[in-house]
Order: sequence, then structure tokens, then C-alpha cells
Amino acid sequence: MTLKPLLTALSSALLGISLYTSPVIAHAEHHHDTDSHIVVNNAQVRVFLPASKSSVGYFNLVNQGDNAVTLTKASIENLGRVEVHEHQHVNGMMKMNKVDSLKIKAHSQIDFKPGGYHLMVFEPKEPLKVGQELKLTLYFSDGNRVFTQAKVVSLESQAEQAEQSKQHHMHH
Ligand SMILES: [Cu+2]
Repeated sequence: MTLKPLLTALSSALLGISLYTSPVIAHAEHHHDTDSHIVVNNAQVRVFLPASKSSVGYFNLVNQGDNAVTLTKASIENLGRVEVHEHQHVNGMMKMNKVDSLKIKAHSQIDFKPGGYHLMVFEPKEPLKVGQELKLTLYFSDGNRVFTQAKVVSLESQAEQAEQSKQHHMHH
């Protein structure tokens, strides 16, 4: 009579428990795994504008793994300081905050782009030149590092790309 609903409730409770515990087990198994499942696409750094002490960098970060990863730091060849920033709307005003750890969920991606997450770069050892490629390193909380080449772009080409991606998104 009431046995079937009870079994259903019981099995979903068990299922809930197994779903809850499995990420912990997976984490233990992957603790020494250096294969990262992290892909960085389209990394770019804008040239410094005249008299400006900082510039910005963008990329697309994909976590193809079964576990969340946490980005803790970034560095770029030839740049003395790189910070991870986010833009936030606070009381109708756009504010930038430095981010010390950024979690990327399993099987998800984060776009570093104008108005969102971005890299703020400072202290170039030599002036950046359009077309140059600089090694970008991303550091994760599990000790993993991911390398990519970031292309140095002009303000114009970056603005154009941002406009194109805006239009692209509007068509959907
Ligand atoms: Cu910033």
C-alpha cells in the first residue's frame, strides 16, 4: 500500500547522500593529479595607453574536469604585477575589486571580458608592442599551473572584438 512511496523516498534519500559524498571522494582521488582539464582560449593583453600605469587582459577559461578549480593568481611575462579583478555594480556605480580566489565549477567556463572579470596588469619591464606574444601563467589552489600565450592587442582591435561579441550575443 504505502510501501512503494516509502521505498521511493528512501532511495532518493540514499541517492541524495551518494550525490553529496561523491565530490569529496573525487577530490581525494584527484589530489595528486597534475593533469588539469583546464583550457585557456583567446588570451590577450591590451597595450598600455599613453600615461597609463595599468592595462587589461582578457581570456576564456574552461574547466573540462569533474571538479571545481580555484584560480588564485596570474602572471604575465614582462609585466611586474598582474591582478585578477571583477567589476561590480554598487549603488548604480561600476566598481572594480581585486579577486584573490575565483572558483570555476566543474564543466563550466568563465569569460574574462570588458565589464566582467579581467586581468589588471601593471609595471611593464619594456613597452608592450601590438602583435607580441607573452607567456601567461594561471595558478590554481591545488598547485596546478596552466600556461598560454597572450597576444598583445591595440585598444581599437579590442573594442572591435567586444562590439562583435555583444552583437553576437544579441542575436541569440
Ligand atoms: Cu580592474
